[in-house]
Amino acid sequence: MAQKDIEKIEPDLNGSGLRIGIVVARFNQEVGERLLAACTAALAKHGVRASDIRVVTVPGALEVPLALQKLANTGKYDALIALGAVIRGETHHFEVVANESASGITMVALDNGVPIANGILTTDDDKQAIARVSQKGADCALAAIEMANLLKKLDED
Ligand code: INI
Repeated sequence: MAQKDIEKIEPDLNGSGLRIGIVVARFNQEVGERLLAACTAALAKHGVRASDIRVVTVPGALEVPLALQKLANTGKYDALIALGAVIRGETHHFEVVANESASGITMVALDNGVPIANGILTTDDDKQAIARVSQKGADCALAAIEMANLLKKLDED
């Protein structure tokens, strides 16, 4: 058997027609806004229409999973994106906020079968967070598009 004979689903980064829900934590507001700008710019670049994007904000990273769950339950979205920042320098319970937020996000994705790109940055300080916003926002857009298209293809099988 040659490897070329094995069917492989290649990443599909065409976002046209995809509906994307985004939840942004406001706790570190400037970081959240910059993540959102980078993310929506990348979604647009890959063909997602502005009218197919819904953005909601929540107080902090701990509230993100519940808002994602509400969006997932509507059945309207092909993928969801979580954006925010948990910054060690500003909190003594950094690990709790970071870990609970991340595990809640994973739980919502697995419970609902909806892909969620996790763009909650965890950094030591503001400077590190700002340095990562552009890449992280764009990466989340691409992960959401790729996973939405992958799940659609797997559903067709
Ligand atoms: N929320 C964040 O999004 N980032 C943080 O760094 C953070 N800190 O520092 O504690 C944070 N805390 C708030 C938390 O997410 C909830 O909003 C709050 O506990 C109310 O439930």
